[in-house]
Amino acid sequence: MLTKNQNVLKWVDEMIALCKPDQVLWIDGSEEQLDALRAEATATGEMYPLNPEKLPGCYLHRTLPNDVARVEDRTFICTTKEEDAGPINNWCSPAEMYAKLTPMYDGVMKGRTMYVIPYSMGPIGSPLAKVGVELTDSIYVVLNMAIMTRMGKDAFENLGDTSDDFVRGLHSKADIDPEKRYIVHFPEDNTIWSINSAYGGNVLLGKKCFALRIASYQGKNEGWMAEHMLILGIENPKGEVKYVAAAFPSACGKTNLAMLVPPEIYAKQGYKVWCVGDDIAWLKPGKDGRLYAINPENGFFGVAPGTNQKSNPNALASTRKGTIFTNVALNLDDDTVWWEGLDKNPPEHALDWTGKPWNGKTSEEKGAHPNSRFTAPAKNCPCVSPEFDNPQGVPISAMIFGGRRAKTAPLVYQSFDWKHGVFVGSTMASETTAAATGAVGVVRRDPMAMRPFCGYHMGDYFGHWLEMGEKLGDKAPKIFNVNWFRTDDEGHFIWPGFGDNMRVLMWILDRCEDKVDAVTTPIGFEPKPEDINTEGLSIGTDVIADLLNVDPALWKEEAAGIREFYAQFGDRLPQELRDQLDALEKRLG
Ligand code: GTP
Ligand code: SPV
Ligand code: MN
Repeated sequence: MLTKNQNVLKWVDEMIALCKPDQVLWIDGSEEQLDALRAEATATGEMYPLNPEKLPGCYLHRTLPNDVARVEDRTFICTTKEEDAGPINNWCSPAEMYAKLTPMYDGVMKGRTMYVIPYSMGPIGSPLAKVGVELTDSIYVVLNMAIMTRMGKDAFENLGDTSDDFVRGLHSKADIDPEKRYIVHFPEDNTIWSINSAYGGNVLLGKKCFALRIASYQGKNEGWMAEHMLILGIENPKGEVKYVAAAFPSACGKTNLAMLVPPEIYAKQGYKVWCVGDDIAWLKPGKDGRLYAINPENGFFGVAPGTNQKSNPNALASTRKGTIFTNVALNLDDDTVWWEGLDKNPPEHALDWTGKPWNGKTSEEKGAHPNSRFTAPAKNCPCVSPEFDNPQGVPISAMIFGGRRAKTAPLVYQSFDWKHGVFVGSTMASETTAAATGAVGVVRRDPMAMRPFCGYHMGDYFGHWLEMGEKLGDKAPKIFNVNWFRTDDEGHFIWPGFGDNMRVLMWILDRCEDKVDAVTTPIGFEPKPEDINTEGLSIGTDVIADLLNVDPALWKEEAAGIREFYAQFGDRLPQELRDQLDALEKRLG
């Protein structure tokens, strides 16, 4: 036992009585304990140790083919009143859900060990950090939580002996039965129950379940924000650093943007980019009235496919030690890993992500699952920010929304003001990706990239954004929208993307500092095409002009789609947003 906190001890006892594990192991975070667990997982085949020279401390893990992504249709927000969960979330009353799940947990850990994982989301001692405890029967979960969070006995420091302010997470693999899989949140009880999955987003309960779903609910009640946002710093040649936070839906480029390598034109002048976070931001007004952000996580749970030396060298470097790979291909010649888009040299003697023999040179099948992931320590990242552990967080100058849109959305535009920015975020749409089960490539509304992660009524969430803007006043970050994914008639991406996205960020920062003019369009302020630097690119200002084009016909359709989307929120949609939509339609004529 690592704490005297009676609330923790009482709850752990109750869950032991329910799950009936053979043993209980409190995770103190020590290397000795983690090493023993690594050895045990290796012995049982749960984890496969990779080449100790080329990938020291790295392991491969495979999940069942029916268990490779988040399951939005089996994810629930259980509030007493149905309307508090809102129209976007699956809802069930807490009483009914506890009654349904309790028998499923009864005795589920017989013959197994229950691991008690104390962890902190956010730097230990930070005023923005929060404590969680996850109970699980999975060593994979323990070893991932060791990378993704500040895990172990120190996490209890923030809690003290009497506080009840910790999130109670209960996870069991059970039989990994997809028919009985539930990812359930009880925001009113600070509680998460997850059962019958072993895939990251469903079982690393500190991540989406706590740091977004429960935390968004807490933030609404406590005056802060939990967002699906990367945080990065851009350092200018004078050594001044400005920070931006950006929300893109799952597998739409947060990890890539967060660690981008500046193009030569900026690098040679001395510009640098620093990564504070790649997936989640907790944001709160600071003493000076500006909005400050911490990354509650301690590692990256990043998409493997497409990650390579050119697209994201910093992410790749982050995965060269102490990393857990999930559902990638195994190169049998040298015990290394491979995924689509890593290089043009797939292994001939390999196992695919399901563990079947696979020849990358001849096979039509994919070696890695499209949602295969790496769990890498943030400290491995060559451009990890010196402010990564700053308990106060970093001040945010700009907030950026974006998604995958083949046509409608231009490369970049700025909202007229905060309220209009909230409208822009609330109407985001993007093509779906492999990060969740279901169809891929279908455009859907994904407000603020939070559709799968908002722990309460989405209309109230928009209201919270508006309130935060009121509170921040003229110190509020400026709000922008970007789209790296416009395609030509053959379906090819027009914008080079990746490191070159910095060219757009530079315009954004210039706007924040009032250094550059803009063009007023019906949807917001746009750059003059020549204000996006194309030096060293194969495309010129004419292509930028195309990428910035706003097609009134498409945008009228878009406005009609927004109206339909908004209708479901009824009178919980803030009037300000209705007004914004009317104003957009008027501007479009
Ligand atoms: P989650 O971890 O699921 O929340 O996703 P993420 O937003 O961090 O996604 P990530 O950065 O891992 O992006 C995944 C996919 O987006 C990969 O297929 C990348 O190749 C692609 N991608 C990222 N940035 C760009 C870009 O600038 N242009 C293009 N065309 N593709 C990009
Ligand atoms: C996402 O899907 O947005 C992720 C991966 O970041 S998961 O942790 O599985 O949610
Ligand atoms: Mn994510």
